[in-house]
Amino acid sequence: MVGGLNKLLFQEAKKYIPAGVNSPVRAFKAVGGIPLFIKKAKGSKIYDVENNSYIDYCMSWGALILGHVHPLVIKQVKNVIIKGTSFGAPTKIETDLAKQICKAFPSIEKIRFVNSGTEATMSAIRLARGYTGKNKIIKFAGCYHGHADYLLVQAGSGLTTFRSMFNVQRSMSLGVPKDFIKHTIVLPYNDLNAVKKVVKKYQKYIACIIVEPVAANMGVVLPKEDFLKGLREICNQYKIVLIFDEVITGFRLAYGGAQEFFKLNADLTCLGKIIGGGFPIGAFGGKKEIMRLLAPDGAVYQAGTLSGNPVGVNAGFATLKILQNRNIYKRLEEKTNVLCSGIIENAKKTGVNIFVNRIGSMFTVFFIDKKEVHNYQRALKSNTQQYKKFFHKMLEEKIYFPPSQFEASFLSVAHTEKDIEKTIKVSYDVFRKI
Ligand code: KE4
Repeated sequence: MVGGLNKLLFQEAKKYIPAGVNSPVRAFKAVGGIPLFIKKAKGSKIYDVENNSYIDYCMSWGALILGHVHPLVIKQVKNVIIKGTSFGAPTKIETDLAKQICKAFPSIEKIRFVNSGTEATMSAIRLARGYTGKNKIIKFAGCYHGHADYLLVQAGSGLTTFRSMFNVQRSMSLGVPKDFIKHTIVLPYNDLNAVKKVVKKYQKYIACIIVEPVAANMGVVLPKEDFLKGLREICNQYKIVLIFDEVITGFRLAYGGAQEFFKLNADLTCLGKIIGGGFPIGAFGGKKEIMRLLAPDGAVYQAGTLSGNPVGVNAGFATLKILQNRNIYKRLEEKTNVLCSGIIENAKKTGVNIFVNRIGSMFTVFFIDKKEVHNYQRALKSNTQQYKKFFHKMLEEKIYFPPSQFEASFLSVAHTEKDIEKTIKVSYDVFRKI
């Protein structure tokens, strides 16, 4: 178990910061024990304040597809940061990154940068409501789109991890007035019939459907064969804005995200994480006819002091430039496949019931009987006590998985064959112990 200086720093942090962390899942409440206080990171490794090094499969929740402190990203940041950190005025690099993203995502004709995924989804939904003149939104149970009030309903990520604390009526958080969520309709992920039924009934009121094209906040849950295509058809038929929340899948699943992977176009797309190269960023973009409603041209207001911040945008630009080498995705897929197959093999050998959902370089090891995990209801049946043991046994062997069963694990370009071999080997011993 983690102790020593990590423990001391955690105690100190808790005096000044709620639960000692700036985002709930980091407090290790779901897995127990003391969170690692990170001193530095490089490639696939993180180092805690006691100089222990760990193979990192959290990778800043998916942001670091190139690994920690990729030399070319750091070089670009070093070159620009001395010329200024924030001007509150337009810079050329913002246009360069916007162009890069519009080229990668044909459905994005115009894009605006913000500072987080939460701002991206919040702004996209306001835009969809402004564009359609309708108020209701459809989201899916277990999906997480950031912490805007009306989205904290049966949401994934930390809200699911700590769901016992949050089950206040239907909204998942205290402080969200009931009438703030009255326009939010929550349906089961992968249930197209439920969507058809509700859209038929409320078609005059529904502004948008927002979906994680691959859910990653109830653990990784893949879309069923016709699910995304079905949503696309329903939105065409009823003039509903289809919003793909690609904060995780954007530039992760493929260079053009889930839309390239599944050959589908969203009306609006939300991005974050990877496009900031490890700096705070978010973005939302899509059809010109919708984006033109944004202030100051249009009447949908949205703003941000550090939006399009040149440091983060430069880091993102450098990151996407490297990702244009499509072999990267092939290699990531192969490495992740080897890792997951090895883990599955060892669970079988030791008789531990797991189900692994994997796509590209993101995956989740669910501790559950062998049937598939295709929605929130199934994900909630996983054995979080076993995940907790798995997490800590792996941590003892210096392998860092996300501190919650309901988060995704990620590989990066920096993860080596050696990292993967070690993880597979350790998983055998860990499965035997738990
Ligand atoms: P941020 O506001 O945290 O930058 O992004 C919100 C968000 C939106 N959409 C999706 C699909 C997301 O996964 C997220 C944030 N992801 C979580 C991890 N699952 C962030 C980690 C945290 O909350 O500490």
